[in-house]
Amino acid sequence: MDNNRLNTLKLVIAGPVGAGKTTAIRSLADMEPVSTEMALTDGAMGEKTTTTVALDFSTVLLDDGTPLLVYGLPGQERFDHMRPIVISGAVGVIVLLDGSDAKVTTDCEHWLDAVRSIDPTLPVVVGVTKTDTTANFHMGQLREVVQRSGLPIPVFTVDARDREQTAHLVRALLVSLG
Ligand SMILES: Nc1nc2c(ncn2[C@@H]2O[C@H](COP(=O)(O)OP(=O)(O)OP(=O)(O)O)[C@@H](O)[C@H]2O)c(=O)[nH]1
Ligand SMILES: [Mg+2]
Repeated sequence: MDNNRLNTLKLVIAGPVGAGKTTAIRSLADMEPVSTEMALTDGAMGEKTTTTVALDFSTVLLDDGTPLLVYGLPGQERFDHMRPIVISGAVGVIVLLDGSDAKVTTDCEHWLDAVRSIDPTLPVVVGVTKTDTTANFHMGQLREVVQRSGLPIPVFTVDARDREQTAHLVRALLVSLG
């Protein structure tokens, strides 16, 4: 898609199951989002009973008037064929991670690699959710992993349920577009 012709930027939210990609799009959305949720076959993860099987989509109008097209990826590896399709035409990617998951650092490496393998030039910001419920979350370890990637990628904590915090993450990505 030619973003310049549309004059609306396309952003994608990537990351593992349960990071909060669908939730973040719901928080930001200025319409009822397009969603492709199906029941989690292995049973609910706490309050989460569904998983994205194709994509999420919504238009978003930031408070400063910036219009955006925001897409979400499925976290499950078996839907990885959706990644290049959904990322096509995007100007940047938010990698959202579940801070309550013990494998948050390996998830981070995995998703940064996944995005880079599709388009190594795409600007990325990292958001870490669920740090409110994670007493021993170590931001330092995650920052090390991100620094090792060799790219200037900002890392923030975010509650995907909160519109302001999620919009802040989006703005950080827009700033990094220059
Ligand atoms: N406590 C807490 N819960 C959060 C936070 N962010 C998101 N959640 C919850 O975590 C769950 C995330 O679920 P989804 O948004 O479906 O996750 P997803 O990343 O779209 O997952 P898949 O589509 O399965 O890949 C929801 O139940 C949210 O309410 C946070 O910062 N703190
Ligand atoms: Mg989802």
